[in-house]
Amino acid sequence: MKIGIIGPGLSGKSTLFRLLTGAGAETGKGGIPQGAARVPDERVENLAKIFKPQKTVFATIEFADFPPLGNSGQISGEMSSRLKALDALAVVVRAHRDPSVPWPAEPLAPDAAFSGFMQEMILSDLVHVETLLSRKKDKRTPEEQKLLETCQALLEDMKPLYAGKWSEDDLPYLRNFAFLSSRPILVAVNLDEEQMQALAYNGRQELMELCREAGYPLIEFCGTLEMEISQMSKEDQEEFMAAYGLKESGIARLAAAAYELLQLISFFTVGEDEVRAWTIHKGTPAKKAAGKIHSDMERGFIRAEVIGYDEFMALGGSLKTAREQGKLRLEGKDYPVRDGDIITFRFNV
Ligand SMILES: Nc1nc2c(ncn2[C@@H]2O[C@H](COP(=O)(O)OP(=O)(O)OP(=O)(O)O)[C@@H](O)[C@H]2O)c(=O)[nH]1
Ligand SMILES: [Mg+2]
Repeated sequence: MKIGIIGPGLSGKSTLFRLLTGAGAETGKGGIPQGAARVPDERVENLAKIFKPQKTVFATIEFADFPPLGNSGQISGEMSSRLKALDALAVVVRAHRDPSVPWPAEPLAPDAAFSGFMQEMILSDLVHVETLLSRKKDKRTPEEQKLLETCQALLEDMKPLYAGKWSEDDLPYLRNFAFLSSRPILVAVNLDEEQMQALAYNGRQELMELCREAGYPLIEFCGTLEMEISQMSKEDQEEFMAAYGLKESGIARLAAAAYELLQLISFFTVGEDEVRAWTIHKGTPAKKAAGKIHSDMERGFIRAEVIGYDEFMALGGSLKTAREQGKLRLEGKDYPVRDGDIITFRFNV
């Protein structure tokens, strides 16, 4: 699962990317930097306090840092093919007013910058759908033809394909046709310190309204503050953020929102060796979840011993107590794993 950080020039994309991925980034295909960001999770921290493991592993999510797209330049064919490999998009728009950072074209309020960006993406998809419709007609099934026509109608209406009502059967086709606007979107607004403290900037209401209607999570962060925070000790971080009325850093909020946007959840394995969060899609059955850890565990799956994180903590954080009180549930291969489940897999190979 990979999220592309995209948006107009100089909006703070690379700053956000570096904050998210720290030193672990590398340059991938087409010179586009990519790296993993830790998904903050208080539950993992609490489990680590209980088990004092040698190793604690958080969930991660992959990000890629794109060059500027939209509002200044068009989305080129080459870029759009790279964008199509992504599962979701994080669109960064600028609110901060620092005069030392130039505007690529004219200064735009974040709501206008975001709307303009969406329009360019929709137009790029419209060109794409029209190209598809104009050729290879005989190679398409009637279903595919109908789906493309539905896409065309939405795009002509200036609606992103994400807004369409698609059935489960449509989704693989949509993916194959490689549209941009069919991907889930998260909006990240880069504020200056004053805007952050006041939680006010031009176009904020409009942008919030637009995101609420479309179902896009909206994250506000301040690039310069986040850079300072990232260099502080944990205690200093908390004190500093409290002064801004923040509970979590913008980076932590963004990683968490991205995880949710992709419909990912975590289950945990615990022990003295390792406390670890494992990433699965919502609704993954137990047997398949076991395969995340090791293919032998999936192949030889017998059952899962499960307790939810909250229940575990309510029992004083002891697996022994949980077992004695019969609170470890035995679940079979089809059990849909839930977010926060603490699991021991029994298997036989
Ligand atoms: N004042 C201020 N400057 C920022 C902030 N975030 C980023 N910058 C600065 O803005 C400039 C552009 O930031 P980048 O992160 O490189 O922006 P970008 O979107 O990756 O730029 P391109 O890839 O060239 O489109 C840099 O000089 C940053 O230091 C912020 O929150 N406040
Ligand atoms: Mg950049």
